[in-house]
Amino acid sequence: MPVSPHSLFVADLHLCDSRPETSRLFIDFLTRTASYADSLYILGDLFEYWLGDDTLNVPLHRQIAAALNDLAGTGTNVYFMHGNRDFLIAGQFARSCRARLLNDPTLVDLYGTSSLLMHGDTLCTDDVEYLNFRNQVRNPDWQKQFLSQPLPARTALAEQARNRSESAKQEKAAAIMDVNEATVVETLRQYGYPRLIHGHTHRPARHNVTLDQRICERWVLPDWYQGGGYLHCSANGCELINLAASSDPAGIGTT
Ligand code: LP5
Ligand code: MN
Repeated sequence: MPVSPHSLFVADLHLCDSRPETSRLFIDFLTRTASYADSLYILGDLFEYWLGDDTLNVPLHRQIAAALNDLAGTGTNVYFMHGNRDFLIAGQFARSCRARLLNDPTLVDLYGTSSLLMHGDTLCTDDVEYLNFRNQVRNPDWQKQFLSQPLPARTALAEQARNRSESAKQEKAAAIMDVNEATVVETLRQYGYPRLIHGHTHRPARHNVTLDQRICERWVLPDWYQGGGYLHCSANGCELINLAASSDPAGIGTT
């Protein structure tokens, strides 16, 4: 059956050895679903964390890179944007899976609709502690120094950061860890609208945002902790698909 042109979006898979079923589901998604798409956009946090492209020989990393490379071989364009967990992914990983690295934010034309792509963390401007941490680890000098350390030392630091993050999140109100609506509006105005697609908050939904007397769409991608899902966009618009429930969009909100 012929399929109409479309692109797919995923984020927050957090692939790691302790959740092998998520990696299997993702690889299955790449072969059965994404191979029919014009493009697959991975909008950050593909991995639980990434400690440098010198970890490409880790079996999980090799397996995922090979599966993405196979997808690119079917003719689907593969795009990758950094998340707050895998911002150290660099050219070597991208080349190994024939993916193109995208800046955050990136504006693309999706079948006639201008669409702004982001990971989503920079929209959470009430989370000042996180943004300070982000500034530190996105500094090129910091990254150079971090990457120059032996892998066990980097692993220990990442584990420490993960623990600190988990306990910090216990202390934060849920609203602080969501997007700031004024930042969403400013960002759309600065970079482009009418559509914004992002992940990070793990709160899949379609939101309507009014800007310049226009209704803009903000699509939030689901995480893959319990089955996963993706956004399907074509000339007819976008739809969130929950993989656990096949095409049943249950659990995906609209405001
Ligand atoms: O990731 P998640 O969903 O749990 O929470 C995020 C924010 N936390 C982070 C931190 C990452 O989880 C840490 C792991 C990244 C590994 C990358 C590899 C290399 C880097 C090694 C770094 C030393 O992104 C969390 C947000 C939440 O999203 C919602 O938006 O709230 O932000 C925080 O929790 C940040 C804290 O508030 C403050 C910073 C704690 C980390 C301190 C690190 C110290 C490490 C030791 C240095 C000597
Ligand atoms: Mn994230």
